[in-house]
Amino acid sequence: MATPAFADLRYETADRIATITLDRPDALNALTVPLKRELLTALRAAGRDREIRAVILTGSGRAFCAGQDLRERLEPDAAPLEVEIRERYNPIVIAMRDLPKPIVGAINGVAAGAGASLALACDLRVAAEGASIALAFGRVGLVPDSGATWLLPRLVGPAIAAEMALAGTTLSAADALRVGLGSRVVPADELMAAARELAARIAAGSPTAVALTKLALQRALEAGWRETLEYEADLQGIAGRTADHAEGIVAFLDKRAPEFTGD
Ligand code: T3D
Repeated sequence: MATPAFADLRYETADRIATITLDRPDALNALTVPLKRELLTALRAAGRDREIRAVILTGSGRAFCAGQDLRERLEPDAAPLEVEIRERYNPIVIAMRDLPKPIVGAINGVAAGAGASLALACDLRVAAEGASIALAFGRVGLVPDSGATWLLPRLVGPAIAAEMALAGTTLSAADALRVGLGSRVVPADELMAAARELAARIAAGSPTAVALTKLALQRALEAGWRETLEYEADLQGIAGRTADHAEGIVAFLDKRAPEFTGD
């Protein structure tokens, strides 16, 4: 599939994994209008490409993403904040959560403001030892956005979320692991290998089952017990009718690794 041209991010595909690298290192990968536009385009490209089964989101240089580019906010034609949120930020985090392919956040350094929101919107997070996560919105007189007030309490519980949102507490990678915000912390030079290893394991799964599992995990954050049981049954009905499920059984009985095609 033809890859769109990007200026402020890198989009690379290999081994059924798309890696999106925010690439404005001098500004700690702060989000400008063009970068937000490119990020949405990259997510959509990964979604359309049948070869791609998992996505890695990371940043170049020493930061994951420092959130909104604050210099851009001073430009006379900057959109009102509510417009910027509705028209540029929300579509990105919605696209991330709706993408039927899991996103592994490779948190290479600081994730602040909307950069933290991007990290939260990933399905899994693996962090480098020196990484940190801070909502940082309060410091510039703003309210956490891009889904942070919804995702953070569900991931870490209301007490830690309140401390981060109201008192501006920054979590180190080790703290983030301790409170359940990430699943692994690794030395910085092992981060991308760790993210690729996780993404490769996801990519080896049945694409339909993986997509439905992502959906089920998200839905369960909002639904009750009985509703979840019903939903699981519905999704299992869909997964059970795939050729991949039949292949999984045959492969098990043949004592070999399954070859899932997405059919
Ligand atoms: O549209 C809307 O505005 C609404 C949406 C809002 C969503 C948001 O994201 S609001 C929150 C915006 N983000 C922040 O407030 C974080 C600002 N950055 C920082 O607090 C710090 O930079 C960090 C804690 C992330 C890292 O600190 P440190 O000491 O490691 O680095 P630094 O020296 O502060 O930054 C290095 C460079 O990156 C520096 O540029 P310079 O002086 O070398 O030319 C700095 O200005 C630049 N930079 C860092 N963050 C931003 C940024 N430039 C523009 N925008 C940034 N957000």
